[in-house]
Amino acid sequence: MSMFCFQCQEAAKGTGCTIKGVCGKTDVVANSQDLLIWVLNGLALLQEKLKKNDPKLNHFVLDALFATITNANFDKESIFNKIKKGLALRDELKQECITKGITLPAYEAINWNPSSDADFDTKAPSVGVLTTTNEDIRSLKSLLTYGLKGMAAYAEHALNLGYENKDVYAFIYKALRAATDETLTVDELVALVMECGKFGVETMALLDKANTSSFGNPELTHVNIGVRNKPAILISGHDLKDLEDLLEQTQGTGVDVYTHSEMLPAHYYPKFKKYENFVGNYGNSWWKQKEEFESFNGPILFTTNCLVPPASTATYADKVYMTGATGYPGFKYIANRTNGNQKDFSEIIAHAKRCAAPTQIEEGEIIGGFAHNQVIQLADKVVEAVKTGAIRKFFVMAGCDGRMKDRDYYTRFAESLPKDTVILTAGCAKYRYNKLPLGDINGIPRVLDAGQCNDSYSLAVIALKLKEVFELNDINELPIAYNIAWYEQKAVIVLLALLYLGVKNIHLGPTLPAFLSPNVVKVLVENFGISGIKSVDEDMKIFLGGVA
Ligand code: FSO
Ligand code: SF4
Repeated sequence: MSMFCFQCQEAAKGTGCTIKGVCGKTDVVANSQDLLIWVLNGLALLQEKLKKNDPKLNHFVLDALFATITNANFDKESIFNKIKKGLALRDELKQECITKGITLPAYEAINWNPSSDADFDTKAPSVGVLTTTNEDIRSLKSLLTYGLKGMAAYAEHALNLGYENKDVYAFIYKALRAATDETLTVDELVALVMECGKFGVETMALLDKANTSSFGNPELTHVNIGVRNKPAILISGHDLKDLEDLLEQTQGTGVDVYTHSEMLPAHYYPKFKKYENFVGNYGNSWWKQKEEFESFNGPILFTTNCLVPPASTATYADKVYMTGATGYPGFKYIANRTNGNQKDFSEIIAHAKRCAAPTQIEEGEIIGGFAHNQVIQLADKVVEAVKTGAIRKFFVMAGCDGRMKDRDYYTRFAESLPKDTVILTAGCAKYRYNKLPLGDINGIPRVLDAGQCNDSYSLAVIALKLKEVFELNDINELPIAYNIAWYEQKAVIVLLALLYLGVKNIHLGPTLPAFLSPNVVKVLVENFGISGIKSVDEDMKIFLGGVA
């Protein structure tokens, strides 16, 4: 075993990647990411002593956590640089403690002083999750850390738009410290995991506010999935501020902009509709990029995950640009914005001008924009449809897509749902069914896409609104079933947020997380009714009581 990582749904053999990541992450990168988290744990202990609200420290912690999310950063140099930055910050905090006469916490990461990069490689294998020997404690600490990674990603998007919440930072430090505390019991860790869900809700609410204040409320939108005949840039990932900068800088250049994967919901925001060169969405969810990037012809900008390492024969590898927390060895990296200025996208725009226009792979359009404000505007129509029985049930099918064959389940599940049911979705999971001809119910589309994975928050707001309208005491009395697909750690924070909001009986698939020990699964089953998925036929019966 040269590494151990079990943070995503594609963990090898359903237990963990031990030689190389299924995602393509090398052992060196996986280990260095463990080391980076360990350095953050040390920083959090020092922060407990100093209780600073230091933007430099807060922003570094968000970026470092984000960089360890699945499919975000595959670049050893980039991770090593973050470790060095973390150690430099640690030394500043240590010095401040010493000056103030504060006793330094006893934790190895606080006193570890590598003399060269080789020391990183030597140290890293001894700080990963397997150092916690009790399986249940390891499971809960992992659940907490992965929830934190997702939270940091969403907090960073909000930060990029100028929105921050100091309570979220305080919780991130508290949870990072928990990893170092060997006295914590299972019950205490379960409580911390629930608190993580609470701050997950706060962070997603903050990002919702940042997005809607900056770009308006998402509205019903028909998104073009065809192409036109100009050279173009494909923008992937989740960061709307990067998209705004790119759209501003491509005006009048003759270069078009298309969204890819999780950037699709950007089309739903009123502010982005004013850009004439914002043409449409190209392709499908992240895992199909190897084929779709070939035919796009122009350069591709990754603002966040999910990157798939290109094959050695790929013709597009020299056209991929990374920015933010992402990284890949040999790819061009566009530096972060400074002093409130835009990022400089001139290189990628010049690159696009030298490329052919995209080759069309699809035509037509998809409909979306059903975030909370749009759905609440339709509330009368929706309530009427429920009262008359035109809508029997809603199915929340939010979350992630993935490359494993068994995810066909979600397409078949959507196809098999009776015609008096409506799918509420968010995240890249939608690509499993958003191009199916599922029709509408009295003008309400049968697939209501709220947006990105973080817009799962919108689905919770909608559920809470319906609870109020129907005058129910409990969100679980609504005719809403939850069949959620997960892949990486943003889905973990979405799940914890839903649990915190009291949602019960969530079905989670295609497999339960490898990092959940049997006892932790038992806690989730007993307290929240969480379960996995079975076959489409069996699940239809479970969800619809045998009346399919
Ligand atoms: Fe998907 Fe990737 Fe958005 Fe994730 S593109 S899998 S949960 O990064 O964040 O939904
Ligand atoms: Fe394996 Fe997922 Fe970790 Fe990648 S992120 S190494 S696929 S468990």
